[in-house]
Amino acid sequence: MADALDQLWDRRHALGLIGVGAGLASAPAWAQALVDLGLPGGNGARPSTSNFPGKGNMILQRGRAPLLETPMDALDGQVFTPNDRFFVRWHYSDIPTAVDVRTFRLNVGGAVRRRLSLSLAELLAMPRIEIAAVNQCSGNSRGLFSPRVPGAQWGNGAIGNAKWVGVRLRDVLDRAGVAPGAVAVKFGGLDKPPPGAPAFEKSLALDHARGGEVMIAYLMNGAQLPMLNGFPLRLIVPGWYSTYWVKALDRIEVLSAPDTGYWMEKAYRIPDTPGANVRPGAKDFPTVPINGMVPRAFFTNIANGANVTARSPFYIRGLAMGGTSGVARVELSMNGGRSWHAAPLGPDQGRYGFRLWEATVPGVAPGRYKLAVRCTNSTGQTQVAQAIWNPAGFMRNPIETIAVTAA
Ligand SMILES: Nc1nc2c(c(=O)[nH]1)N[C@H]1C(S)=C(S)[C@@H](COP(=O)(O)O)O[C@H]1N2
Ligand SMILES: [Mo]
Repeated sequence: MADALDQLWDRRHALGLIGVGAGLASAPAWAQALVDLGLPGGNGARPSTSNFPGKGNMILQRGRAPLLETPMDALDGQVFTPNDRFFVRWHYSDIPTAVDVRTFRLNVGGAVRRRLSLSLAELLAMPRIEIAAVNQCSGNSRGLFSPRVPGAQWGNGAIGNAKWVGVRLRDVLDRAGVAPGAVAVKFGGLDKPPPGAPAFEKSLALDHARGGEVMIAYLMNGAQLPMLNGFPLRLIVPGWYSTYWVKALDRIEVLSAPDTGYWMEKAYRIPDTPGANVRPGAKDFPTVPINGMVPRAFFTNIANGANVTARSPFYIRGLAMGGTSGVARVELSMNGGRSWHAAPLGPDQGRYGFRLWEATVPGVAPGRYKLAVRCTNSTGQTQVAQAIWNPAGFMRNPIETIAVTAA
């Protein structure tokens, strides 16, 4: 088993972040070209950087705690997002910078018959499962809200899809033996809050936790997780927003009463209205914890403002996701949504993952065109042109529309 550990992972995986990220509020000397996220009202230019350990070129939203956005080109043409281009989001700046795979333990406690302190070798010896799933920040595309809302001003790139390998959370819970009367399961990681702040902890209802899909992953696209994406273990909650996907997971607590912690009771809540939509400026509405994702489709090889050659065919493609169920269809419009045509889909690599769509548009007369793409999932849920609004900027998914000029 020691050998299996060595084969899978660096023995002591370290970030090497020392020195990087100290004074990043002002323009970092190591920032590269600016990327314009096209946020409404402007202020959408962000530096790009490849100075984060284990990461290639990323859009720098914040250095400390890191918020790194995936540029659209890294999502183009493939359903699995490379680990070194996968977006990064941490709440607190005291993030783990090194983990010794020999001494690391995942602790399981609370309302259980037997407390566990599992080594990575013990987890590796358990039955493994594999699942493709999209990891998307609740606030992905928040910067596009109009009126604007506070929070990380993400474009569309706080999202990625990976093939995750690990163990079923249910198997770990069964090994501990959930005590009668338990109702929820809480998760925490190695990152530390500043004094007085609540640890970043999230919880799931017991039935969801034991449902068989929620997993503890130790491989991401066949490799160890990048330190910044939660090495050595993270929770995967297929179909749900990634606020629940606790990184650097080192403790699980079975609860016999609902979680009243800050990150469940105060943060990451959405209006309890259809589509999490409220009128801009609304306050004092009932809320529920954010949960399942909604369908989305993106263009990845063409952007707003693109020029194409008139009267000659052009190839466009992108990615779609169904949210809590698989992609049933992706449709494309050349006239801003007045008429729609089905776009061919790439192979299905798992219903919680990305699905590639593509189309070759026949030559068009010179002029300006509004291209739109929409996804419908297998429960019939689809996207609408009118964007929702809520004060936290969560769950954005209007039909993506871009202007293209043929000349
Ligand atoms: N331990 C820990 N896990 C965490 C967070 C965090 O701050 N600490 N942030 C969550 C949020 S809000 C997001 S969007 C995802 C980001 O995952 P990624 O950095 O691997 O893309 O991690 C989630 N898991
Ligand atoms: Mo997030």
